[in-house]
Amino acid sequence: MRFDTVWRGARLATLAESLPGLGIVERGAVACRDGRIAFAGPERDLPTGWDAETRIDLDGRWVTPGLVDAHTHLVHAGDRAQEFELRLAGASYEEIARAGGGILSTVRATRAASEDDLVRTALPRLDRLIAEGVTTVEIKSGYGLEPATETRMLRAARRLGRERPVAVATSYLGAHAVPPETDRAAYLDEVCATIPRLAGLADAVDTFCEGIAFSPEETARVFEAARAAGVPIKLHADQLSDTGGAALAARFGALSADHLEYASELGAAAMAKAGTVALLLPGAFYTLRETRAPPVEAFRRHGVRMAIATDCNPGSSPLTSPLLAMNMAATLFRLTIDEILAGTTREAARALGRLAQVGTLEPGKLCDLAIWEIERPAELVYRLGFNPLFARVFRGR
Ligand code: DI6
Ligand code: FE
Repeated sequence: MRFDTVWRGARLATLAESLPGLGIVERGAVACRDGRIAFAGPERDLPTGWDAETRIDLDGRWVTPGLVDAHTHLVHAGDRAQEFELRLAGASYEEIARAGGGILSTVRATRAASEDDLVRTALPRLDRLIAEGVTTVEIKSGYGLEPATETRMLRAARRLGRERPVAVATSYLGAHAVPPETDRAAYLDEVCATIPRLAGLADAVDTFCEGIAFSPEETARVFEAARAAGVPIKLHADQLSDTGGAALAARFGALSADHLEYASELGAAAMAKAGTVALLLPGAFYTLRETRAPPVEAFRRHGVRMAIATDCNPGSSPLTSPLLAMNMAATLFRLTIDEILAGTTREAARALGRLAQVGTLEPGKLCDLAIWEIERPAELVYRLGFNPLFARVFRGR
């Protein structure tokens, strides 16, 4: 058997579901052919007589699937450092939003930006994610709130996937806020009418269901339009209050419900039944100094899968470090090391509907790897501000 590349002398955290825990393989090897994993397992199980163009000895380093950041608002213009100062002086996120700042201030900046501007300003953020081993990133629109800017954001997101060796999954978040110039009902009509026109630009439809954004009834209208267009859905759910968002997402078979600090027991049960992933965003929890953590214990009890993402955005989570998000998931949400590593690989891939392609080290999947200079997996979670990435492989390179 001839491979393109074989990495040997590795310790693998395969995250394969057929194995317990992290799916650890000591003295492991990964072989790649045509950009896909052709073998991942104990080195001694490599097919006899194997050969490879390139052989790399990893000297005991750890290999995990490339990280998946499944919730970001990476494409946007401007920043909100000034609002950060206001919040330090005591203003709340909701007060700032209701006074026309918050999301709407980023909307003003993003509407004024060209597609080139959006790509250029997002690249340094994307490069930070890539530097920590991210090989798949989800990017949302939602700072245009009118079709031209929303589609410009989605085009910029697609372009980022051509500018760098990274896979980009896009989400149309037209229902992020009500634009100041339009009334709610008219804007919702526009969002619903935009969904079927996004062919090829949006891999999913997302909505912000919250007191300061859209009600459950309004959210359901957007979801009906997504369902009619055959586009998968995701939801910003129960972040600042319990609006029944978790159950609503489950009712529509959402890929994920995200944030979930105020999700109820019923919501957790419904998500488990629907297979909706709980996508936890500790960067926003930290930045907004939230005090109520998501109901992790209920998610475990009901068997809800948990994923973790940066939620990189200019307001509630100006975070470009998946490793720091992992640390926060441990310290603030008390997830275990195994949950956190699964949550940034396999479960994050599930939350994007891409588990068949990425998220574990298994034959047939795309050869996206993160290779780490560590002695044990917990090191990926426990340090703050240290990056032990040794090498990153995207599609076998
Ligand atoms: N929830 C969030 O955390 C982001 N959007 C959302 O619906 C915040 C977006 C922002 O503040 O700009
Ligand atoms: Fe978000």
